[in-house]
Amino acid sequence: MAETPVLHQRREGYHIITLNRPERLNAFNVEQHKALRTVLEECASNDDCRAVMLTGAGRGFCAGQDLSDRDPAMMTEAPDLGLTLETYYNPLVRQIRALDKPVICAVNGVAAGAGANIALACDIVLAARSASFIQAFSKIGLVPDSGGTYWLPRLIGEARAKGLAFTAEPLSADDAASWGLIWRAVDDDKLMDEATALAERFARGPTHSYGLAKRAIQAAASNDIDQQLDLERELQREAGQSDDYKEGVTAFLEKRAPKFTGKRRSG
Ligand code: LHQ
Repeated sequence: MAETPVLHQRREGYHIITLNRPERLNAFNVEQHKALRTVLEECASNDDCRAVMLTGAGRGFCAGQDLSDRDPAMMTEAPDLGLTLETYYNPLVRQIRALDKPVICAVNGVAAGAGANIALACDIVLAARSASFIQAFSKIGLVPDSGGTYWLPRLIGEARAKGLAFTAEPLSADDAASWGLIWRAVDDDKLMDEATALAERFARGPTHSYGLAKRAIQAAASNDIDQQLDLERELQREAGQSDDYKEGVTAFLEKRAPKFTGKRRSG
């Protein structure tokens, strides 16, 4: 088994996080959860990190919960899976959603169970053509978790959400893209180049306004149009005070590329 369950590369302007239990298709155990949480906390608090890329080592992205961690046949009492969600998966999903900078997921291979839904929690999902998304839960008598019942009906509608949840059939990266579940499917040998190019681009972007846009788009799921317009007014007010707004307009007028700092506001 790999020694470090999560690899953390700090690049200029962005960080790459790699789930690193390839022998188990990067299925989550407690150590991997704890390591991922710590790394994401650093990404959140470090202003030099302006974008995050999450991917997996080996041939899989993540096969969800490590099922060898707990053998129900050996247990005298039924386990409290709700406690596992509350302790590990739900905080992870909340952490990704609350991170006020773009989180790219480079799905390098199969994403199953909670692994699929953690990928979908990210802001921009790129998947290798050979990757697939499996709502594997029904195969073991469980319910989609880690936000799956939230993203699926919103992104692809109830009919497809129920089809994926009940059949647990793999959805190809191309179908995931054409259904609107993910941003893009790319050739396997181009995945890391494309994900890296995107991370580099975001790392030079208006980080603060990305964070505000993320907040607004996520809030839309539970707002009505009036609440959403009010929110946009407040967030645009904030964005309009940023150095990046000033720089963006100045650069446009001077017909040059902007140099964004990503900061909320200087001074
Ligand atoms: C695994 C796993 C795995 C351990 C592959 N665990 N070893 C939340 C709260 C609390 C509890 C329960 O769960 C949850 C959320 C969930 O995520 S539930 C859903 C859990 N995940 C699954 O049910 C998926 C299980 N895996 C699979 O169905 C297949 O492995 C897939 C379809 C992902 C990939 O199939 P293959 O490409 O054929 O690979 P494989 O099955 O041969 O797996 C490779 C190795 O990885 C193998 O080990 P081995 O020693 O035989 O080489 C698997 O046992 C191991 N592995 N997933 N989740």
